This record gives sequence, C-alpha cells and structure tokens, in this order.
Amino acid sequence: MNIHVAKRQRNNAHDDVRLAFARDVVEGLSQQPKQLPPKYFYDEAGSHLFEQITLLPEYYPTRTELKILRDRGTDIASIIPQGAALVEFGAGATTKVRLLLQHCAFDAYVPVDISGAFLNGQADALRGDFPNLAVHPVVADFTTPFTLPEAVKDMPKVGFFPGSTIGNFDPDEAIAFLRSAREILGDGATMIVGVDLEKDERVLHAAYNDAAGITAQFNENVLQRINRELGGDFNLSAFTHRAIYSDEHHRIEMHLVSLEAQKAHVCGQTFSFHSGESIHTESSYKYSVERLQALARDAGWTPQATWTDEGKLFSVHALRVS
Ligand code: AVI
Repeated sequence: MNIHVAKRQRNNAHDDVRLAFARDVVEGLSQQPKQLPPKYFYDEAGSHLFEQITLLPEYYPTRTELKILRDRGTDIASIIPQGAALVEFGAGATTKVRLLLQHCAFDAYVPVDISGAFLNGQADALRGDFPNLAVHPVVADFTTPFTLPEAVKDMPKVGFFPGSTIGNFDPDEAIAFLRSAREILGDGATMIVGVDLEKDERVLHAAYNDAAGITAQFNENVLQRINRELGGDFNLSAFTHRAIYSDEHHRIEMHLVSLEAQKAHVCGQTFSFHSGESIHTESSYKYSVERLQALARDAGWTPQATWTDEGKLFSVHALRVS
C-alpha cells in the first residue's frame, strides 16, 4: 500500500472515531438523566489513569483476578483443548494473558482491540517472549461482530474477557456480548470471563472513591477529553466525582455532579445543568456466581467451572458453548 493511501485511511478512521464520539456525547447529554458511554474514558490520559487505579490499595479487582489466574492456572489449563487459539476481547495490559499463556498450551493468540497502534506494540512484545505462539492481532470494536483470521479457522477457540469489563455492560448488553462472542468463536468454544462479585458495600465504596482521588481524575477526564477533542467548554472545577452503590441494580454508579447551575457548549449545542444534576458516566455491575451463570445460560453458554479467591471478592468463570 502506498504511504499516502495508508495515511488517508488512518485519517479517515480517526475522523470516524471523532464523529462517533461527537454523536454519542450529544445523544448522551440530551437524555434525561444525562449520561456518557464509559468507553470514552480510555484515551491516552484515561488509560494511564486506569493503570494507576489497578494499583490502588482500595481497588482489589485487578490483583485478586491475577491471583486467581496464578493460583488456578493448572485447573484452567486442564479444561483448555490442545492447540487452541486464545481470542482476547479488548487487549489491555498483557499481564493476565501472559499467565494463561504460561499455563496453557495455546498455538495462537488473537488480541482484538479498537486501537491498532497499541495492539501491535503488545503483539510484538508477546512474539518476543513466546516464540512458538502465532500472534494475529485484529483491529476491531469487540462489541460488534468481527471475523477471526483465516489462520485460526480450524483451531479450537478459547475466548478471554478478563477484568470484569463485562460488568460495565448493562445485563442485556452483557447477554448480547456473550451471544456475539459465541457466534464469533463458534461451536465447541470455551470462554474464560473475569467477573467482580457482590460484596460488602463499604469495600465497593472505597474501591471507587479512593483516597488518592485517582478514580475522580479518571471520571473527570471524560469532560477534559470532550473539551480537547470536540472543542467543548466544560468547566471542570464545577463538576465533582461521585460513586455510589445501587442495591437495587447491584451496581456501582459513577457520576459527575454539577456543583452549580451552569451551561456547557459542545458541537454547536448548549447543555444546561441545574445545581446537583449529574451525568451518569459508568455502571459497574457486581454479580453473584449464580446470577452470572444464569446470564451466561441466557446467552447460549453452559457454565463449566468457577474459581474465586478466599475472600470471595472476584470470580473467574469457564463457559462452554451449549
Ligand atoms: C474496566 N472496569 C472493569 C473498571 C470497573 O471497575 O468497572 C473501570 C473502573 N471504573 C472506576 N474504576 C475502575
């Protein structure tokens, strides 16, 4: 491909992302109550803040899931077919997948992510450390249908969706995602999913209202991103972070609450806020093992095994196509 064509394609893709962002922001802020999709947290600054969150003393999910994957590596390996392709839905830090690759005999790894540059960097690092592993990155939005590379077509498939990212979907979206994953992975597939568990509300509250204020910065970054990328004029000091647990919905809700009556402008539109009005920026659903298994069944998967830590903070589920 000639360099100008490649550049033009990159610019077009960039414009598409910006357009979708603008559309989602205007649509979300026009709703009552106002909302923004959580996927827009993860620009470069937001991804860096999220990495910091995973290291916070109050934020137990990441280290607990890592411990389960480390302690139960042999059990997980025992249900993985020989010579399978591991398909990771959304590829972040490679720490978790490395644990699976160390324990299980995978022939191929297919990381799927919207960010091509990030994906290729991660893929190169893994190729260096696992020379016998074929790595086939796919640049795609993993929440919509995509095609697996030809090279893994005839291999058994194992999906991997760690980090309780499934908890950031509403339950109907989570079912739709698992159904779509089932279609993509095909008959006979296995799926390994990391899911945060319901627990004492105080533990949840602390995890999303950390003392160092990193989660607050992570939440507020979405307004900064709107200002930076869409020319918005949100006054950041006039909004505050709030994370609360809803017993009714079994979820932590993150909000940005307006501290005063104010107006903000973006994409030629004016959005008015009354004092105390919030933008709902994220839901993080917490599941019991039984509720997650019921959800998986609704999506056409059969629960095969579940592993949790001693404190019952986090769970890792193996599902099979039923
Ligand atoms: C990525 N996701 C599972 C995180 C969560 O816990 O819902 C995102 C996050 N939001 C605030 N802290 C972390």
